[in-house]
Amino acid sequence: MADELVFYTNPRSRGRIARWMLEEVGQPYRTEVLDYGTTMKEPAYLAVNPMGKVPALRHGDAVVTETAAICAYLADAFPQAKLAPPPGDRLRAPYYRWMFYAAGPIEAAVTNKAFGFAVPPEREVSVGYGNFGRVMNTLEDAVSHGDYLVGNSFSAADVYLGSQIGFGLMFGTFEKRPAFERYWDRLKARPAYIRAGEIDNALMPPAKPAG
Ligand SMILES: N[C@@H](CCC(=O)N[C@@H](CS)C(=O)NCC(=O)O)C(=O)O
Repeated sequence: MADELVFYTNPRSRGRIARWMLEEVGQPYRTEVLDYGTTMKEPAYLAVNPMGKVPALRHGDAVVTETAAICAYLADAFPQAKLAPPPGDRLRAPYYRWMFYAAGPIEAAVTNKAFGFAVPPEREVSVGYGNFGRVMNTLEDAVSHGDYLVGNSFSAADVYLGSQIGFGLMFGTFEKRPAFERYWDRLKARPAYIRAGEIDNALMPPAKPAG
């Protein structure tokens, strides 16, 4: 089937973001679960993503990796889902802006902080995200102007950037600012988000008994 969507993931990964996007799009897709350290690093999967990381998506003979790119690709491939402003629309400006901001500065700032990498203040001028506090302030402003990031409509930018806020609030890597909590409360009530979570939760390995 030329246009089959195949979703490569692990339920304990950023693949949860891509699945949420797939559920928003509403097209049928087949899931292949890869395991850390084993099938993720085998030749069959390295042919899909040489990074040996999930998620990845195959659409017919096209492959897209990188969670933000998967969300953007799906929004454009299935415009009937109305998850991105159409190409040429001025709203494409904030759409690109927040998508790239989430994949670059936010991801780097949050990961570096979580793993204890501190940027010396005199080097902030050369580091793409400057400093963590400025990223948080910029983000707080972005989610405070309306219900969604782009115009008045929910978009793939909310799936991707919103997921970073959701994970950040859950794992304590984000400051619990009321604006983040209000924004995330709105997003996490979406039926597609709930459905995606249920599918991934059902794929989680059973918890090992204590002792
Ligand atoms: N930049 C990639 C990061 C993907 C990534 O790091 N995935 C992790 C799980 S969240 C992974 O597959 N790790 C397996 C490994 O590196 O062996 C994206 O945004 O999709």
